Amino acid sequence: MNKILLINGPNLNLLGQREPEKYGSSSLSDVEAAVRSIVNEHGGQLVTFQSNHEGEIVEVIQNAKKQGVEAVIINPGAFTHTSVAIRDAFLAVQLPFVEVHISNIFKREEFRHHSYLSDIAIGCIIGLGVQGYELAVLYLLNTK
Ligand code: CA2
Repeated sequence: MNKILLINGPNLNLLGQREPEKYGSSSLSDVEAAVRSIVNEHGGQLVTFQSNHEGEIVEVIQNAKKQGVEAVIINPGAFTHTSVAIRDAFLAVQLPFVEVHISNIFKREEFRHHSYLSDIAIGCIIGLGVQGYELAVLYLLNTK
């Protein structure tokens, strides 16, 4: 995997600024920099994207393949539990992806227990904090 896209959904731009007990104290740019340095060490390229808007995430997924992206890491935030549109975008482009959640969604409210993406993801990393993003990228870099 040479070109990897990291997508973060709604409110994840606030990482490190609020609720550190739930989401840790690293900022989103810290997380992106850590993932980028792993990808670069392996000679690959990381593209990052965060949005609070569902349609923008759908468009980025639709365009990813044309731009040479080979795999995606996504934390869809609250869209995990609501978005048929993001599911359909992944089904349409057939790009492999890993789903990451910082918190353990199964320890939280019941409405967070269902994901519209997990059954079509390569795999899911849940509840390991922001380290989950690094684990996801190491997996992808060691695959194929
Ligand atoms: O645990 C995760 O990574 C979640 O995807 C985070 C979402 C939540 O809706 C999902 O159920 C699980 C919420 C993201 C909110 O991000 C914030 C980060 C810092 C401060 C406040 C919110």
